[in-house]
Amino acid sequence: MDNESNIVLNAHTEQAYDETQIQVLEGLEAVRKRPGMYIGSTGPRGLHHLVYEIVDNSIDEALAGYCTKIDVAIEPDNVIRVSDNGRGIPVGIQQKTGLPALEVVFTILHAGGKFGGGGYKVSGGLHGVGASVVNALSEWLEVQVCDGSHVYQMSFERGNKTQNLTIIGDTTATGTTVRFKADGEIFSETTVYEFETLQERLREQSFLNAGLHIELRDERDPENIVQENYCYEGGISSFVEYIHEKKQVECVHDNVIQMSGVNADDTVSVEIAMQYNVEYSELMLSFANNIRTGDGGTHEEGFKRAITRVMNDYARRFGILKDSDKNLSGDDVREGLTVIISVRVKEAQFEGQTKAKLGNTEVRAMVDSIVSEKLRVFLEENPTVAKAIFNKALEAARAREAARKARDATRRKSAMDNASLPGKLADCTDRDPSVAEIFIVEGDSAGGSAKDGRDRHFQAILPLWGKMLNVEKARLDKVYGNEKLMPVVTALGCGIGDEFDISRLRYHKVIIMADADVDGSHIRTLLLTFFFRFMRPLIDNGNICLAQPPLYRLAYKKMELTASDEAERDALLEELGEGAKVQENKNEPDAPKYRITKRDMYYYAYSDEQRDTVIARRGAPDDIQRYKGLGEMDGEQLWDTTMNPATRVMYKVTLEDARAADEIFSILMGDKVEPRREFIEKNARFVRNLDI
Ligand code: TSJ
Repeated sequence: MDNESNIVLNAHTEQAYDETQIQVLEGLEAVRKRPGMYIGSTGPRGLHHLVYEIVDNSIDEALAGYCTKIDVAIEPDNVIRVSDNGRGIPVGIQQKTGLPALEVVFTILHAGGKFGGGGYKVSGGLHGVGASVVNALSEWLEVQVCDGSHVYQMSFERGNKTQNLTIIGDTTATGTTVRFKADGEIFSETTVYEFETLQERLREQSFLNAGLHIELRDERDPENIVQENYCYEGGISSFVEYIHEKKQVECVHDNVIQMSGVNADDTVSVEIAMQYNVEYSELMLSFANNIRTGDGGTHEEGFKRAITRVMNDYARRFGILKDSDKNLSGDDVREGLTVIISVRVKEAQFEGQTKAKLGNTEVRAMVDSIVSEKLRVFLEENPTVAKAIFNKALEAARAREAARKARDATRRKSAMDNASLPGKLADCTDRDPSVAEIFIVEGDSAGGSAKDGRDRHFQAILPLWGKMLNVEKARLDKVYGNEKLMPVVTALGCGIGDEFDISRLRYHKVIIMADADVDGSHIRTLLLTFFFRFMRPLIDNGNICLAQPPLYRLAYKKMELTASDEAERDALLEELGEGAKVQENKNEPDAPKYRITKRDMYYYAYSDEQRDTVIARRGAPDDIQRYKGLGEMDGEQLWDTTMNPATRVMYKVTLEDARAADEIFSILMGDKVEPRREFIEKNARFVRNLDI
């Protein structure tokens, strides 16, 4: 195979921008030119973001106290419909612009909700830029507003107004309905929504807004309409219960502990719900103004500081810790804890590259003081629960101590025995870490192909074997001595946890190479979770990559054809597509004038879309092979498609990806195998194409 036949399409960089759309309002034109700046990506994640942008407006209306029900539907042809029973977007003429306020909302960038006096819209997070962005990125959008007397309608195409604000009927109801169709020119990869993705997000929003009714319908198949309704009177406490039910995990105490408070001038409100389960990892989900703060921030800091202090104070006061005992660490007091923190802040500041970190300093002290007071009182009033929680924390402290000892023992051993690299590691010859790569491969047959195909100068292969450890259930002491993960630890050479030392990393590229199927997803999720928990700096540094093996090989056989004139020649060239060569016959007058040849060609496709693109361009192949596993490829094929730095497609894992993998485990990995498998199947996309 050569480079020419290795098609590498990157749908995310294919910016479909139609130059004829010049009449689009200036602001919205910018959105269409650089959609990623406004919605993050034009992949599936960006597509779903459109829905959230619209729904967020209805949720704001609910927060303001005027809306109790939000309906979201996926109509046939992947049209989205969102309606609420709020006051309706104002239709009156806005003084400043001379336009109906509703028109301003949809045509001027950043105008969402901020008109009139009672603007309650709290500053949003990452892409909280509203309805005009959705409008700009929609093939068409239609809005109807009921104001208690009339039904108004207005329509747009790619951000351009196509129908002025018009009264189309009478009504006694109030509310807003928006329907839109995402623009396939922008979302060139896909405009198909995933029910489960919307489901997850809308359920989360219903937890965060206690008592709000949210309905989600999938109407794409009229024969089989799917509907779900969410309404949780218990709010974020229900969220904690839901997570524990989903995990099917036993809890340390029966009831979720709730704490809440507001500050004196009512500019910050805090709600916390927490419960301990018998497992070892912690799950902290935090939100500011209903926006997920995946990178934490001052609310999480305040919580952590307070819970550690309160627990140690209590333990000292009631003799749970003796004078000679060391304090419980933050990790100890949060082991097995599931906690949701939801704060509302007048002027939220979102920091960091992804704007997923809360920066308001006043929130830290606020959360700290609420937890200090309420948790102390709770523990004093519920001694039985307190006892169970402290048993858990003390056990965590003991395990941590045992882990330290196991680690020291391992270290001593490796100090004595320098040649302690794992036996199955096929190391590379060049020992410069900055050029060295290690492929972590599941399965012996794939490992064999990888060893055959690699460039041994700089590529090392580590096949994994043995039963995979579910890291969810593992403490650090279990990682030491685990036959599946220890080879990874020793091969990388940089240690784990608090003894991690990146300067000892033996390969600057750590590449997970697993099959593109459910089991492969499982391995990827597990390894990412492992790196996320125990070697976090590797993820921060961008050292972890996912190999992207192809899903299909399309073969086009060698061909030799002749043409007697130019028209016939051009028709054949057109038909054969790229790779065809023409030879003109000038010497033999009787032979056909043109000879058209084409050698064997192989195309590798990394997704169904790419396969279809090749077929659209080249016609039906003579043979199409679907790879079920890496083991089906020989060394040369694996090198060509997946390992050769010059041609391969490689996905660099981001912190966000690793956190998503970790969350899949934290939230949904329980003891029962079946639901876990089912979930991985449904969410395989999380780990295959981590863009969602
Ligand atoms: F995204 C959107 F703008 F298109 C949109 C907005 C979509 C949907 C489905 C709903 C809404 C929306 C907006 N629902 N409710 C409102 N409310 C207002 O815009 C509103 C109404 C009255 C007043 C007021 O001060 O009287 C203020 C606002 C912001």
